[in-house]
Amino acid sequence: MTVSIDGTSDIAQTTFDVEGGDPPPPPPPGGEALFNNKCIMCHGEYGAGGYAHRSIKGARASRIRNAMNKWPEMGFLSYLSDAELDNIETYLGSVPRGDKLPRHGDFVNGELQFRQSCTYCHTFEGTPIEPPRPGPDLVGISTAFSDTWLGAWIDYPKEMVAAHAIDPETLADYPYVMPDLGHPPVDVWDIVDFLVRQEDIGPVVDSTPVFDTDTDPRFDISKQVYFNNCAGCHGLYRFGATGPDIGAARSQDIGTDGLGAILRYGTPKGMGNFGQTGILSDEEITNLAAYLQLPPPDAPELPWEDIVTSWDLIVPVDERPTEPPLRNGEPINWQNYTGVILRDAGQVAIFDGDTNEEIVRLSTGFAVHILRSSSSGRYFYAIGRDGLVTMIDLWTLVPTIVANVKGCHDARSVEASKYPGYEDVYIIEGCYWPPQYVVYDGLTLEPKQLVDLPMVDIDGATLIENRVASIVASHNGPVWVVSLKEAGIVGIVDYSDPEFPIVSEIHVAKFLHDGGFDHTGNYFLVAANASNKMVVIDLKNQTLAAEIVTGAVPHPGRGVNWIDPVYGWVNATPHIGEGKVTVYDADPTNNTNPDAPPWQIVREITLPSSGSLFIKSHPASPWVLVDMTLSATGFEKDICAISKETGALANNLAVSVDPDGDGCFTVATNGKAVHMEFNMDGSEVWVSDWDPDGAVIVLDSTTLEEIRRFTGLPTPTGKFNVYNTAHDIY
Ligand code: DHE
Repeated sequence: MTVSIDGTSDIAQTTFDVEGGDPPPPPPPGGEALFNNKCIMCHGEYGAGGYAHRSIKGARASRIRNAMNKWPEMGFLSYLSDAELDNIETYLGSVPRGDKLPRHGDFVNGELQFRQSCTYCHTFEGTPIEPPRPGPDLVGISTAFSDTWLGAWIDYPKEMVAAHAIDPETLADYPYVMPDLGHPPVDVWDIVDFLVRQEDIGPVVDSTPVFDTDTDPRFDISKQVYFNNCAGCHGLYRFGATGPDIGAARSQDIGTDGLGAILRYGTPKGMGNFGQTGILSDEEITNLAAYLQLPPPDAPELPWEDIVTSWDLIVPVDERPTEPPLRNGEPINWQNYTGVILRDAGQVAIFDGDTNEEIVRLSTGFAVHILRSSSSGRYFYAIGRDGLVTMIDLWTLVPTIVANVKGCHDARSVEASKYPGYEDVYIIEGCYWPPQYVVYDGLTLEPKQLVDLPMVDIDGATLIENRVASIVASHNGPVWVVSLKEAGIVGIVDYSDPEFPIVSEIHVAKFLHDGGFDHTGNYFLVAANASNKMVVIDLKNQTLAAEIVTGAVPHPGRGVNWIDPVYGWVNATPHIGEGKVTVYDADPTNNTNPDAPPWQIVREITLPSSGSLFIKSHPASPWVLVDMTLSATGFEKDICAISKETGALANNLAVSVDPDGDGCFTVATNGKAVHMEFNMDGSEVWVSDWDPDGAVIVLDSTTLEEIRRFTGLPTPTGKFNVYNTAHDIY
């Protein structure tokens, strides 16, 4: 065997010419890679001096080894081999000069930065709260650790963990590893200076809210900011659901600074970083921190008369086409239309998936959320966050709005009646507020019935707020299946009864959110995301079939069905709160595999980040795709591909698609990658680049190479192909 080493570049390239015998041990990584993984945290870029205040440019391997023995805080690196230290020496001999930090930090700026960014997770001699803050109280921290170590930890938490600077047992006490908040090194250094000097001063006293009465004009402004950005996850009355309780009492415990910090930076558990991303201004954040510490205002009712008045029949049924549209005398493949939600524009753009043209953009209500299809697919129903239902006819040459109506102040779901004999006879709109659902005529949206929700939860407690989350139309009878979020109850609404009552209440778990069918359509799987469960409802018997404990805050969208090579039919969910796809057996009627009893977890697939919102596939694609839209650790532009053949993340994608070969790759360029949808034959998958200057990026569903993109789309989010939506293909 001969070995040749080409050390001409920064990273030594090693090649082996194998003539026989055992393969040689792998060479140590190059010096630059080692330095960037193990040393950069304290010694700064190029070793020019970072929090350790010392240039180690040109340092010899022996000096590095001595330092590990001399300085206890470097001791954790003693596992590095001599060969690795030699490589670091080679690298440090070739580096340019970098910038140095000042010797002392600025205490005043350090305090400001600490209050604005650290105080949700940490206190300094503060009172504990329930549930506890994610990080420790920091009093005494600068005695336990050096300033170098603290700076390195704030600036490079991921690298510190990877280099074993912190023992895993200590980390296991906390819900997640502290994220890198992106502070420039000078600010980090100032925070460290503050932590050191505050030891002699005493506890950090929380800032006073900027107003403390609901008569202050900023209260009403903040009420609207809260409604637009927070109510969906935390509830109008702030008792929590997808997000935790942030009522006045708990908000006061978190404190003005802590509220500001979490609103600015979010958390890896799924809270959005509204300040960092510019969604909320500093002023809005400061005002919201005051608003949250006051009791919530009462929310307005929406009586029947107002709903009836809101109804607008724009095109009566007898003025609508009776046949699907033709173009140049040829039938248009309208079932391959895809509606794209343009969230912040309050619009839906409809694309022809055959010609790849945007046909029309229609206004459909404030922060429009989703589209659902009529049973034939001919009509799209859009639901806006303002409760506006918009009915779009796809049989006109240019799709047209034919009716709209508003049955809620706040809503997320709409569904048609689909059981044979009732196709598109009725539509149901589920409200987030008020606690009600409204049934309309399926062709005109004429209001038929308003039904108040039961206001008692599975534990018998009286509710102030009970929101309708997902709704599906059962294939097993003339009923809608409605998820009552705060109650933790799946309600069965009988649309063959002219009063449209809830005829059965299936008590499951809290707080119910999104879900979809298994591959047979006989089961409805819905996330109870505050219980970390997926709940399975048997639709034939209208009973609870199973509860699957999956992981932190499951969020499946409508979920996904595919055939696993070992376990047969499976279904899966990703999570907002942890980087994991949980796969469970979903083949209860044909359960021949003893390794996979129905509704048992069969695989857990680790993703590089938490923050997933959607998972999707199509029978024509070899992949199951999952996003990480709410990632707080830099993966929000990426999606991951799970191979249906192996049940693991893909390791065989083209390098041009997935340079790291780990199955996860960047799709979005301007914003966050969110929600996948396939075209009608499943040959393409469409992914949104969610940004004010957004796009829909179209990938080949087999190679996952980009084949096209539709640009100039404001805030595209969900996408709904007519055929796949009408036929529950996911
Ligand atoms: Fe959604 C589905 C509620 C945030 C995009 N979303 C749903 C459903 C509910 C819901 C109840 C299921 C409807 C059904 O099947 O009948 N969503 C909520 C919220 O309460 C929450 C957490 C906060 C909020 O204020 O709305 C929320 N949702 C979001 C987003 O931030 C997303 C990414 C963009 C947006 O519109 O704000 C978003 N939600 C979607 C999409 C679906 C959805 C694209 C449908 C997925 C599908 O494939 O069917």
